Amino acid sequence: MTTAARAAALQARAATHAIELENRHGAHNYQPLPVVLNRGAGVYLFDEQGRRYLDMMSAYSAVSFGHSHPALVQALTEQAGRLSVTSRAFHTDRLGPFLAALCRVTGMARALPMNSGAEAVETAIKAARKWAYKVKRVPDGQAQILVAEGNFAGRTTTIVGFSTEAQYRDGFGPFAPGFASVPFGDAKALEAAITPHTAAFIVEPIQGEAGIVVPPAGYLKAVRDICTRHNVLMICDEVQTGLGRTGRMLACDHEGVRPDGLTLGKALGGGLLPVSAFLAREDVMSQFTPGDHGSTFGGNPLAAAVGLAALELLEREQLARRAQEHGDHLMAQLRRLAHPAIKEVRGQGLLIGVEIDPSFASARAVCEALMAEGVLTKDTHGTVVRLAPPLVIERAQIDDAVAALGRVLKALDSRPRVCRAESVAA
Ligand code: IF1
Repeated sequence: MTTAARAAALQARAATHAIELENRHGAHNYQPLPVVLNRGAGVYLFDEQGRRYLDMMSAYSAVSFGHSHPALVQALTEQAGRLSVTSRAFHTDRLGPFLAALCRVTGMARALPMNSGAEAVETAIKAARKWAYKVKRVPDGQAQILVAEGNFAGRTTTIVGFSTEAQYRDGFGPFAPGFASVPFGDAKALEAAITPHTAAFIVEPIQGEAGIVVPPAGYLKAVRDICTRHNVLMICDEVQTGLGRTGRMLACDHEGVRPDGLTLGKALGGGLLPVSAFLAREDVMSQFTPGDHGSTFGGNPLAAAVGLAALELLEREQLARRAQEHGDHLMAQLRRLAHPAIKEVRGQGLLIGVEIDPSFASARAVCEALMAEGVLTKDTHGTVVRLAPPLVIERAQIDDAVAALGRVLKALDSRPRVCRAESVAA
């Protein structure tokens, strides 16, 4: 064995060991692809054997700027060396500028910083309910929140309680009351479901986890009109679609719609930290008074510094425009593959789903084969391969990913049709 081969064998054993440790000591709430990553740079990830992978998932859109973007790492390390966490018991010099940038970029009146996307959505729920009681004068305890079927807003007990996905609820009840769901993409159904007690409608402009589901054109505008007419808050969950991902700063911008409440997360942390926020119009956010809501880490100076740097980078590099151009290109290239196993290619900007015919292969099997081709991504709902690379991706790298998918589908073509891997949700 050569020295290089021996080193490779040792590293392969280390990778197996890392997976074994996770399996032995962790909860089995995920089923990762069998790869052990230890480094990221731009659109690439590297495993312990030094193999390079194109990241076509960017941590569910959290890594929109690519891995370890120098401007963001600089903001992080500089701030970490100065002041990281103080709690909201005190002011810091970083929070104000971050909130101001958030409001400017989104056109919302006020922002409340949290950490995870789920916390931002929980904040939206609390704000909507309090607004309903104090402003809309809904009788105490009667406020109702409408959500869309197929929604995904996180994993807290309240949020999984209004999920329409059986697995996300199974075994986790009893759930918080006060939610009802309506079909996604159907504005008439929304209007029919509204009652005098309806506080808000929470909706993703494009449903991510449901399989990159794009509603019919005009849906968001119709929702806006209906919510305004019935004095119901339109709250858009843009944790995944926001911050340039779909080709505009917010996915709502495609239809020129301004929601009353907005949740952001994922990319807001620059791919370095969990940073989220709930934003709202004045009379909604003003319902919160001192002591009503909070979080130890929400809005900490480290998160604020990174979030501010992320927003500045987004604008400076015009990443939304890039997402639009490169997304159009990726979509066109995928359609040109015209492989019979591809039932549909859908999405907006750089949030794209490729629906695979399940009689051909599971989306999980396609993702495993893509991994062997040096492309990492994740299936959703068993049949959809998600393509959501960092927004800084280059055209040639997009072409590499499409070529890899082409090779994978071709190889699956020629294989005997037996024993296809089962897929796993989310
Ligand atoms: C997991 C998918 C993405 C979200 C929207 C809030 C949250 C999310 C619209 C909560 C989170 C995640 C979390 C991740 C899987 C994932 C996901 F695969 F389910 F479909 F992104 F595409 N609103 N999305 O999409 O944010 O609390 O996680 O920070 O495994 O749970 P969080």
